[in-house]
Amino acid sequence: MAEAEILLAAPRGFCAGVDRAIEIVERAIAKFGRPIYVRHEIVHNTYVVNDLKEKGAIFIEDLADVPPGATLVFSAHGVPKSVEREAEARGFNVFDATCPLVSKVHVEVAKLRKEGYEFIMIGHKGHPEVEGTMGQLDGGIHLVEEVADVQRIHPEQTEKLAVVTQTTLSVDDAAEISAAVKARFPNVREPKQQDICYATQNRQDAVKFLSPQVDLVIVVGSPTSSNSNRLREVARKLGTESYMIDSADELKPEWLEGKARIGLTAGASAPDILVRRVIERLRELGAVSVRTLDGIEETVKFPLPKGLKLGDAGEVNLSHLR
Ligand code: 2E7
Ligand code: F3S
Repeated sequence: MAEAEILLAAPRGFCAGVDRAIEIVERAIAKFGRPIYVRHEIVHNTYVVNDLKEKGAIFIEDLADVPPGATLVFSAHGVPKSVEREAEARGFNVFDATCPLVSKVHVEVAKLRKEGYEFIMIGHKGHPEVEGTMGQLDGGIHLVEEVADVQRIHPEQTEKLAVVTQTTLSVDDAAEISAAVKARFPNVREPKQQDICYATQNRQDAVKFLSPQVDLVIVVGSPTSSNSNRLREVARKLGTESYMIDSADELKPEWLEGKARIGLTAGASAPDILVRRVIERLRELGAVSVRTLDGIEETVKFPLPKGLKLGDAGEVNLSHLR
């Protein structure tokens, strides 16, 4: 990889929901002291989770592992109603770090259910966001993961059917599945805007712009991160070799052999410090320049929950992650 150039996708890395979720945990620790319990990984990133563990967060899946009176944070992916009810019943001091764009889907699902709707959810089975959204209802929500699944579901009626989606899907795959849903259920109600969020859309668009300009796309993200996996898929679908790495030491020198242009991006849960370390590693391996491609500028910012706003907990310095 002599004299190679690094091209950075834009936008990449942290979205507004991740920024907010991490800040909620940091502020909760600052305000209430350690430990703070977090249900599920706050975001799907190994570095972020380890960093917060060192600062006093304890990550659990089961609320039975949280002691009475503890402070508990729900992860950015959201929780089923049953978890919300259990946390309330056990009397925890709860802060909800569910991304507001996921909460919006939850509200919409509850509203349409009151109007008598049944749902088709497009998403990945077992993902916490899907469990959270499906768990807003006691049933009547049918999961579809791929086009073939559309023929396998059996709604009780077809007059009032609505589609909801996971926020981090492949935009193109979701469009294909939606079309199949529409073909089978012509009067299905679709979201006004897709439930796929702005950050997912923008990061996939940025990879579509990047891929044809490079010989290889490196995605920084953890294996559990849905949106990061989708970025690698988008690059591969366009015919560009692509790998996802959790940290710079996973970079394999042989991937770089004969490559003149290396594309680099990061999932919505991957901190910028990891991208900077990958750039350092690529320089050690022979990259000589770095250029950021043009892309949409993101200005979305979500407010913190009541009780953790500025001034409530003193300043928390997140600069190590940015
Ligand atoms: C919450 C939601 O933590 P992530 O890697 O999550 P995914 O859903 O991509 O596995 O990324 C941030 C995030 C994205 N969506 C958090 Cl609902
Ligand atoms: Fe929210 Fe989308 Fe980020 S759903 S957490 S803004 S990837």
